Amino acid sequence: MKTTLRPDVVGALANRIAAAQDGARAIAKLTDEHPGMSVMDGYAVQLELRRLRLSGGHRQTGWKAGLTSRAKMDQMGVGVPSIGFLLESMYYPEGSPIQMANLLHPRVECEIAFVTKARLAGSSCTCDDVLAATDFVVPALEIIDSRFAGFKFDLPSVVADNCSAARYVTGGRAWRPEALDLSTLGVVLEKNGEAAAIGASAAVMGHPADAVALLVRVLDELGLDLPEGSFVMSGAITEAIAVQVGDHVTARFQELGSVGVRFV
Ligand code: OOG
Ligand code: MG
Repeated sequence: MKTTLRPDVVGALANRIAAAQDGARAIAKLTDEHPGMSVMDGYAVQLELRRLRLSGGHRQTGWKAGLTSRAKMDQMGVGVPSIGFLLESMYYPEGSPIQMANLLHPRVECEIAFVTKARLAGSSCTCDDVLAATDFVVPALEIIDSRFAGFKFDLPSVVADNCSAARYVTGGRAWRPEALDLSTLGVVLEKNGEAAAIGASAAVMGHPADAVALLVRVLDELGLDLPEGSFVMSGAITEAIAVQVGDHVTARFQELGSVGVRFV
């Protein structure tokens, strides 16, 4: 796949996304102005956004895979998985209050996160490669917040917008990957004490480590690898749920325990 946007346009779009993130102000999806934009153009904008953040003093903790379950693909109307980067500034400890004023229209997702103990790279990375390189897995919540009006986008636009990454929270118990069957873990996503969504980890590409392998293969296409010690989110198991001030959300995972967050 090729890029079509000029470098100055890529730079301007990355700045537009950064300003929308920082000011919590919605913008039109990028393909409204650039209908011919490709998915690779989207990644060019995302990598420029990453460069801006890192040169601004942010530290990267890892990467996320998104749109890796049927529930998410159907909810967003985008049928292709994508990846985004995670920064230390997006991390909130378990139970932390999340300020709604800094977000546009956040939604919460329950995910299984991987922490790696060896470098992963290449165009043929597999589920087994990922499991062998995994130090531990841990339950996580992702708070996504599209910078696009109405939370509506297509693949090139959402890729440019860093796959809607906004915040993430970890909790529960860390497990060695070989100590449990990662494909059969049930989860209940509760909002204010009531079940809002129910799923099982196989919903993520049959096995969440497969989503991490896909992420490594996309990184390879971008000329990047996944360094040892990376934190990787494998994608939402169920659809994302919208939240408002006063809501609290908890994901209760079989074996992995629970992880919660509240919005103020
Ligand atoms: C894109 C991000 C999706 C996931 O886990 O599926 C995502 C979006 O739906 O806004 O993070
Ligand atoms: Mg996610």
